[in-house]
Amino acid sequence: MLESAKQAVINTDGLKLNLNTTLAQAGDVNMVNRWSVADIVALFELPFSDLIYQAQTVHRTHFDPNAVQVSTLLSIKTGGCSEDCGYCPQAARYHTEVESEPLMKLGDVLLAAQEAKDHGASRFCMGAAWRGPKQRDLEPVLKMIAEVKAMGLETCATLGMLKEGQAEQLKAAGLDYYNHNLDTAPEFYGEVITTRTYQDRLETLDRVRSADINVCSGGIVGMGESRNQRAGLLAQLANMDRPPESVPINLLTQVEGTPLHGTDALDPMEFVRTIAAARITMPTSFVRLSAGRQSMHEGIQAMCFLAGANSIFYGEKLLTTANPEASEDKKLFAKLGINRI
Ligand code: SAM
Ligand code: DTB
Ligand code: SF4
Repeated sequence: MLESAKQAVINTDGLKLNLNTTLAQAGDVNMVNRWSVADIVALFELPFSDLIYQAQTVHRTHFDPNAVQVSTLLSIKTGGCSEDCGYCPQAARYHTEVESEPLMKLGDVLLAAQEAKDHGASRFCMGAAWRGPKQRDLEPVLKMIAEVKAMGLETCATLGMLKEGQAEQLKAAGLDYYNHNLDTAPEFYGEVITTRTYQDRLETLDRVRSADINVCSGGIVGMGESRNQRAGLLAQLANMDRPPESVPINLLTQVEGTPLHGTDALDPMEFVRTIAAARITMPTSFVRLSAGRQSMHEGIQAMCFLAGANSIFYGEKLLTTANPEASEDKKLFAKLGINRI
């Protein structure tokens, strides 16, 4: 691993990349602060081809470059959320077209999971618009997790902040992944969310890690943050004792009625650069090209795969907003010679 990382740097001679940092990242998973924000900004500033070359080299060292993992999402409890996340159509305080719905029935969730499996998804991710689950909310979700797992699917849940003991219950039910995003850099966070802190999020991630559940954590770009702040988000993730196994990079899906609606759109190349920087800084994590594909030309999606994205959400809906049709994704994968895993 060390040799190939070194190779990447040697082959792209003249880059501002810090050789020691790259080698530390590749070789020592216990080292803290493997990546400074400045190191990551230097990646963003590389000429595009050099950045992609570097990302491809790292990607090919750790993964089959033509395999993409596919997860299907289901909103098991929609809308009416108490939080104030400025991007989210499910927050009760914003006037969006999302209608609140109670927790779905077990049978309906299992039908959706079976459909996802039939379409070729390997993981089923259940999302709830909660600040966090109350114990009475958690019980039925534990049942859903156990039954979805019994169908032979990997399980993922995103239910908000976890209290002590809840991650262990999720693990016992058969949960493989817990998604909880840092969303953005600590410095920008307060501009987007005020009802929970960055520290709250880190504590939930610690609980997930301690319960031996795989961590899925990433963020959203295109919220008006600076390049430094995009790099700052990646630094937070990459410098964790163990970086997340799965890193969703969402492009803000702008929804009318939310405070972030009307934010200047992010340049698509900057989005691709973010994916490449995530790949380089977290070489063994799955990097998921998440929300935002519906508005993304297939050429940009192809560049994201080239930059090291190797996971997507699959199926026509994310939680409340649209995602490309599965049939469109099948065509795109066929065009690019990508195999689903
Ligand atoms: N309520 C739980 C929570 O916030 O942790 C779980 C569901 S929440 C919708 C999961 C994640 O979806 C958020 O952390 C955010 O990163 C992402 N998300 C929500 N709305 C989005 C949007 N409009 N565009 C992109 N990503 C979004
Ligand atoms: C993640 O990082 N993105 C997904 C999933 N984790 C839960 C959610 C995207 C939500 C997009 C807006 C919506 O559909 O409501
Ligand atoms: Fe609620 Fe999650 Fe939306 Fe925030 S992101 S408002 S916590 S559903």
